[in-house]
Amino acid sequence: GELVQQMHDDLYDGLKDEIEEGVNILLERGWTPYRLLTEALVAGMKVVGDDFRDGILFVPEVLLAANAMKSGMNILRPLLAETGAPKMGTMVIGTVKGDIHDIGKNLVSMMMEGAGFDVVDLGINNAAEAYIEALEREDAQILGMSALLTTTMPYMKVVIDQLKANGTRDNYVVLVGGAPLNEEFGRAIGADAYCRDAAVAVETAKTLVA
Ligand code: B1M
Repeated sequence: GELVQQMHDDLYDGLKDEIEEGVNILLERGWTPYRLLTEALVAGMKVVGDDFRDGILFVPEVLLAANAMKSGMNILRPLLAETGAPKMGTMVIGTVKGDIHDIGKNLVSMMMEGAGFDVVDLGINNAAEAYIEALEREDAQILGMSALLTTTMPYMKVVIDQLKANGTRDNYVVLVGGAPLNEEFGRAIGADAYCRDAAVAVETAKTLVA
């Protein structure tokens, strides 16, 4: 309703305090964290993305919006993790080399934790070696990679090819995601699945790890 529209506007304007307030109000009204994430925050970010693309918003404004979004997500993180779901396995996740977008990846991390996976989040700008070292160290079953730029998404194939060269590709379920990707790209680079959003990532991980 009205508050959700207000939150889209506040996100657009990068108003962190207002976003936190809106999240708390919707939680008090009984909204689930997931509904709040998708309808109030992710949908609001879509508007920011469209105006960024069209040259109406610029990097400084988009950074403010991203920070407001993150402060809202920080309130929801513990609530999503609190579900008491049985332990499902370990996922190493990170944004690929050359790419600093992390909101989508953070969302996937939160939802995977909520579904009972242990998540090792490597942050942004990860080289193949960083993923591979973490997969081995954490004895992980799942590799998740995120890319938001058409120029960085090919790096996912570099990571998968490196795993193949090491002879360890088949030890892992490799999931990829990010706005510029699609199913065909996922197949072409040798991933196990392309995940359209965080909910799909959770469902896919559950199916493929079981
Ligand atoms: Co950037 N940026 N940006 N940006 N930015 C995009 C991606 C862009 C599409 C904007 C546009 O033109 N419309 C465009 C890319 C164009 C292209 O490649 N074809 C773009 C550009 C060009 C750039 C710069 C080059 C701009 C510049 O400097 N001139 C620069 C690059 C920096 C770099 O990485 N080297 C840049 C910088 C930035 C900011 C720093 C300002 C900021 C990032 C802040 C941050 O992340 N901390 C930013 C933002 C915020 C965006 C947009 C507006 C929003 C991205 C976002 O957070 N969306 C974005 C526009 C867009 O995507 N339409 C844009 C919300 C998030 C929840 O969605 O990340 O798609 P998303 O994640 C989804 C799914 O994709 C999926 O699940 C998530 C939720 O359900 N998913 C996964 C994502 N990762 C997954 C991993 C998985 C599974 C699912 O693993 C298993």
